[in-house]
Amino acid sequence: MKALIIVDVQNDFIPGGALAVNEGDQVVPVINQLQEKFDFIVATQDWHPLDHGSFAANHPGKKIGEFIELNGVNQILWPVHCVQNTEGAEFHPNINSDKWKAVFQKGVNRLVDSYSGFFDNNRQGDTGLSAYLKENGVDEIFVCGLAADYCVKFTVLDGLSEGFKTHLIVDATKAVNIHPDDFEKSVEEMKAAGASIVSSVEI
Ligand code: VGL
Ligand code: ZN
Repeated sequence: MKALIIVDVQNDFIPGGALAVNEGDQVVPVINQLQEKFDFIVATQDWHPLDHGSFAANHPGKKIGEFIELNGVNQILWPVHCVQNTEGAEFHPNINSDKWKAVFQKGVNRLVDSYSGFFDNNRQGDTGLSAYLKENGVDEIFVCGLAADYCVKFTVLDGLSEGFKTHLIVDATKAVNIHPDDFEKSVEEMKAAGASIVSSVEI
């Protein structure tokens, strides 16, 4: 069975938010249309405590975009974003959540970041998404949402490693683009790992 995975369509990743993705709001109508084509839909939600180790503000003297070692893992520092129970962590007001079977929250452990909807960046913490999909007979996933070069990419890569036939819906995602070609590079990386790249009109 096919599932749609909607990654992190949250206010802080929308223009005006704390970690705004350029044109991030443009994925909302595309994803709402896509949802009509799926019976099985889940969402992920970036859900950090205020003292999260990925926030530059929690490392005196460090700036956004600098790297640190967080628990032995190389970590880029982000602005404070998607703090639990704040408006920035809420889903975009126009995203339709009526058909969502479950929401998988990630990034709750302050000692490790979690881009993928499946596992944290140490691959130790497991959100339960893989087991949930498998228990429900899902063997094929279509991934969309924000951001193409971080949480969407790592959800696609982990989906492949978990054995799902995995598709990126390329017109239903946007990138942070810290480097101008990060979107294209991410798509190539997903393709090279075995993902199929599809457009929403083909589904
Ligand atoms: C994300 C950076 C930090 C994302 C989350 O959803 O792509 N990016 N936290
Ligand atoms: Zn985050």
